[in-house]
Amino acid sequence: MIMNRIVALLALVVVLYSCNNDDGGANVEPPLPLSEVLVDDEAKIQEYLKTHYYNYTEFESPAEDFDYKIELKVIPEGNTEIVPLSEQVTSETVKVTGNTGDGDEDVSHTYYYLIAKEGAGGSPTYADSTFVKYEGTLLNGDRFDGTDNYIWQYLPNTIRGYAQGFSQLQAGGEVVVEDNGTYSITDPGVGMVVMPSGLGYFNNLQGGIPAYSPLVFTLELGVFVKDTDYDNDGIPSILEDVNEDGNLNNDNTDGDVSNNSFLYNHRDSDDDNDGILTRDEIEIDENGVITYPDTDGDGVVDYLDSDS
Ligand SMILES: [Ca+2]
Ligand SMILES: [Ca+2]
Ligand SMILES: [Ca+2]
Ligand SMILES: [Ca+2]
Repeated sequence: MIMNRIVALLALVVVLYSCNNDDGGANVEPPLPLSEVLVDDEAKIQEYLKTHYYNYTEFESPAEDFDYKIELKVIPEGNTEIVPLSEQVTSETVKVTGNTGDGDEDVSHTYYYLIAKEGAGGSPTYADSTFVKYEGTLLNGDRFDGTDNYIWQYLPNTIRGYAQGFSQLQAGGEVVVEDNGTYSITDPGVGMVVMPSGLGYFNNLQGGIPAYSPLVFTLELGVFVKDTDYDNDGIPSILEDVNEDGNLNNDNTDGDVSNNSFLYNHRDSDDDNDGILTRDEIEIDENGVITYPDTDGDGVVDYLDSDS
């Protein structure tokens, strides 16, 4: 599932529109302030991390038939020997900009991740295409989504905490194809991530996920496409974050829409909508180094400048 972020944003726009629409449209609550929700989420996450553990002993001394799957369990009351997740996770912070009805606010959101098994390969960015397995649960352990087989996911089309989590993992080594057509990936990276709802679906209702739910994902990273260029315009997606806030889904230089979705720069092959492809408004040398001409010298590079 991992709902397309763009659909989520359009849903939010529809929600806001509905709220301003007094002719008897849908009665939808405006979203709660991002900062208030975060305080609640953070308390719930801390409690979760203190009271849960994963099967780390199996990862430390794996049996021959161990499947390298993370299992998350509640620490039995009174047990002081089991190491809780709170002592094993690493935290990272990203900025979230949210419209709460009274305008935008920027709020730093912390997510927590751990690496149960390092992969043999490199790490993707949050802007890359990845070949993954995952399982998503609520803090109460209810599973809402997951896949047993590898699937391709372009991380900017997922939720931000999930994409950030995968950017911490390492991919596997080689893809081994058997004679019968099945394949496996050697030494994939395995880990997990816990995130507040501001890095998840926030107030958007998703199948099995109540509004404002912190989320837990176990993650396995098979392979990824380095410097993914989703719109094939010559600029890797990671470099199409024009406002450099770590979110590709709020940069739409020309403000255009396609199929009811905002055509953000990372999925737009003509970023300034001047009829000249971005690919033809940049220069890429034989080493892959990109330069960005500014023909009219106005400080706006050609591919983002609709009048040059
Ligand atoms: Ca951005
Ligand atoms: Ca655009
Ligand atoms: Ca583009
Ligand atoms: Ca253009």
